[in-house]
Amino acid sequence: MAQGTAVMGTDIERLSLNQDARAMIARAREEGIETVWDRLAAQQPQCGYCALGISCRNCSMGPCRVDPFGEGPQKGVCGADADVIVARNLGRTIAAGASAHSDHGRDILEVFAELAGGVTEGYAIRDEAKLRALAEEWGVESDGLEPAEIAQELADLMMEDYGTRRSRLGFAARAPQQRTELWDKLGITPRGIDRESVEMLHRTHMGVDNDYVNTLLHGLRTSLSDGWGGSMIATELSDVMFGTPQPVVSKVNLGVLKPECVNIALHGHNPVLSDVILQASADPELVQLAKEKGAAGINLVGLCCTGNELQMRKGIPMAGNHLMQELVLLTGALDAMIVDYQCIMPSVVDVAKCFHTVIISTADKAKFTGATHISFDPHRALAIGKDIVRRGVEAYANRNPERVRIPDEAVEMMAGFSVEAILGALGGTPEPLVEAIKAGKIRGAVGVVGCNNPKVQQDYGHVRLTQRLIENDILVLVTGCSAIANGKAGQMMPASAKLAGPGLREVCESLGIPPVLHMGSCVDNVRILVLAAALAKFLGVDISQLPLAGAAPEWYSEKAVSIGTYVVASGIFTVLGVQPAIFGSRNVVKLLAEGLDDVVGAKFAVEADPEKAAALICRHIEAKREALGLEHRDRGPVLASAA
Ligand code: XCC
Ligand code: SF4
Repeated sequence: MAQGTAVMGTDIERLSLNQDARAMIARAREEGIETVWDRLAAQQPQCGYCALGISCRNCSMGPCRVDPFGEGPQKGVCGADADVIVARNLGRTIAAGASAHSDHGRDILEVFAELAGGVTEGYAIRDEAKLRALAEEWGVESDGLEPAEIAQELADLMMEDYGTRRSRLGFAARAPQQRTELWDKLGITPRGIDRESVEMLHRTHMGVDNDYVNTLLHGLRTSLSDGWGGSMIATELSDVMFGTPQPVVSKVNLGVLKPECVNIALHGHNPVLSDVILQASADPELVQLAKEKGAAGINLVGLCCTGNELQMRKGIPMAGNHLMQELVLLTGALDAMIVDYQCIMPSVVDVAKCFHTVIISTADKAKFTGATHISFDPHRALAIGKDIVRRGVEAYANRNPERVRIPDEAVEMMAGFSVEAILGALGGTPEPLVEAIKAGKIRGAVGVVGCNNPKVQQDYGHVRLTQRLIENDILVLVTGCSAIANGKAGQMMPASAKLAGPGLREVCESLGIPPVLHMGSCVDNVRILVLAAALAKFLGVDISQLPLAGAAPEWYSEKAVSIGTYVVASGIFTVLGVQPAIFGSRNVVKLLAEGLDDVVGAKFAVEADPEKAAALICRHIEAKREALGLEHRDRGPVLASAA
């Protein structure tokens, strides 16, 4: 099944767009080291029932599978048909994704509360202004209070959002009034962050919610508890504790590894650990130890979203996105990989065994058989951080220089575009952006987000879609693995404005910003929501009326499903590049790809080819412009490949 790429080339070239990845995949083949692509091939053919979402093992009368388009059984043992089974499976996927983000948010919140209580080590309030702004938003009387006292009260209020004591999450008030009224009317206003996911597990137990529309509506609500709840708490408190990002120039790809240094990669999602590791790696004693072992110093690099958090706030270089996690080990130059949680393939332990690299797990909820586990505790964060860095330095002594192969020169990329930074660049108000959109210099804005998936040529979906959008004067906002993909492709420096259409180019050049803005990690997708809400409120319209769209060209994760769903439920049209497991139910597909438009003012589309996805998005943006009474283009977008 073709998933999004028609790129020609050798076998290895078809797997990734990038030279660094290709060189390491070739090395893996030479040395007989198994990677994600080998395992994907070994899984072929993948189960058609599962791919269509029509298998169910929610109870032990099953497992069941139904055959809605053929002669086989139409119902599971309990009587559930394809609609019910697909909706239940999708609901559970959303709940799992929302839970991952929200539990990450809870971990941040707990450290924040302990910081307020004065019992942590290595943490501080780094953005007091943001703390005070959040306090005001949440109704905490902060006049005359010390930051720690404010933090304590704010933490208590946010903790309540995880339970069920409210009828609406605190941050939901950030959405425009039209939107919150619509959510109320539909009965999908998120109440408690934990509550909505638990209720989804309840509803999808055998014999509870047997109406696919009702289940999917609760899916929207569950996703909203992530976007306007758990993820938003994660992002906002991370800014308070680790600093609100400001534009910074950094580097990306495997070329960020330094042969002469101890190389330590931070992989996962939670900045609570990585921020402390950064402090520990500057410890003079550890730097001295590295020198005694013969290294020039300690070089920290990021992977995936922990890497994004570090790059956004501190400019730490980025080794790569999701599909690079095995390949970074294949350089032979990585001494330690420190992992927290999410998107970490268990296989990294196996690949590391072929080299000297130590894999250090740190979260008690995310252990890896074969890895060294060092339990992270915020009360002794700095001491633990130093212990972890020391292991990396010691592992360097075991490195075999003859096994080191670092491909490629690193590429420069700019990061750090928090909403605060974007508004700052605009002079403190959304007005210049709104004016540029009204004047048609910028047609609209699109969030291109999400993962890599080995079913798609690595980064092709992100890079090609982004290119087409900026050529058509559409500002692109990137997070997660998409940001890293676009960085590697050289599309994220101010000089990349020359890749954009004339209108967008002019605006970017006058502000000195790239046409593709790095807004952070996956939880930071909420920054896009906040920006969209600010634009909508400024114009006095709902988010669904704005010329905006979302895209996840190479998504793989349950978190991405939750993100896509809250983006749609917030009123933004979203295009997926990889098929979700819903095509076994015509009714579910019809609801998500058509009917939702009448319900929440936005819908999903699935389009594997980024050229076609770009065309869909351009048409959507022009239609939104027309409906707002703005100048719009009638003809389809100019596609460079159409010639
Ligand atoms: Fe990347 Fe966040 Fe996806 Fe994981 S989920 S593969 S974007 S690292 Ni966020
Ligand atoms: Fe089969 Fe119904 Fe049980 Fe699912 S819930 S396994 S469809 S009997």
